[in-house]
Amino acid sequence: MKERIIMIGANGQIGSELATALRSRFGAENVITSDIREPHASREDEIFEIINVLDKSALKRLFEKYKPTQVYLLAAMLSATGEKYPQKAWDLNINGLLNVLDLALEFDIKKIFWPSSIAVFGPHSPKQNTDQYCVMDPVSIYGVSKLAGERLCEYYHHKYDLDIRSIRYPGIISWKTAPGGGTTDYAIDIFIEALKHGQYACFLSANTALPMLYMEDAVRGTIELMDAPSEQISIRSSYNLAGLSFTPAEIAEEIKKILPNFEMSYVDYDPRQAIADSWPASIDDSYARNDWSWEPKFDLASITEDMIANLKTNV
Ligand code: AKB
Repeated sequence: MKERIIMIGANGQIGSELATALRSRFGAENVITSDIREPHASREDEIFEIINVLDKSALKRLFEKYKPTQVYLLAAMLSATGEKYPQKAWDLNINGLLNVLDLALEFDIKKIFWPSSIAVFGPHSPKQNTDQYCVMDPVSIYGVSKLAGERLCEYYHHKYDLDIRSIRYPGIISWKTAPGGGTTDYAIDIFIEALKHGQYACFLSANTALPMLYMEDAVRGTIELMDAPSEQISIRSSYNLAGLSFTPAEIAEEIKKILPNFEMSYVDYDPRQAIADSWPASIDDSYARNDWSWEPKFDLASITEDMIANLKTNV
């Protein structure tokens, strides 16, 4: 069957790179990207539409116009910004998802992708090798909305047989598009500041270990999940997915191997520390490994090398 994909929230960190991968796979004419704002740059053969996912009538018109077989819903407010605007975060993250799920039924969409996050875990979840199924008591509105979203996805799958697939992304590290408003953003800011100014004042403490993933792995993993035969997908809430885990002190050491004069300092207080402290340090992703053969490729040394090589010519 010929696939036609609509991606909502395509201008963000993950969307912009995932859209490129999907276009080269399915053809530019079969991938329609959309966002609330125009993209910074786009090629002539790319199809783009302005859309607010909270405007269900406009979304319906978009579905009528393009008749998608797959929808990727990436529009979301992340953890740090969510704490500034909790009501807006809930509205966007939950009502946006509900709009897409309802229209997916109406338009008989074959597959949906929706991202969840490690933010669904909380202070009573195990800190190390956090299991797929464990106590989940998120403290951020972002985590609360993602956990509720996971329950909705599973509900729509069980009740309506909707083929919805999801990953609990850890912090995603990339150099092409900046992330917006997350707690794990330090792991990108650090590279930009190291190259621009030779120093970085980190908003998380030296020993705050968090799960992370390089963009190349994230894009490949997402496509692998979407490609897997439906009967292999045993998780219809959202899959744990691990790449690597490291602390700010460890990444600073790795950067110093390439930029020996780099200096790291730590700010006294930042509200993002409390969010990070409530999240796992590392993730057990055995369901993804067993169900659809997930395996990350990048480690801290290869990420650091690739980030510096690419940002050198871009910052
Ligand atoms: C954030 O920090 O909010 C995100 C996430 C881990 O979901 N990067």
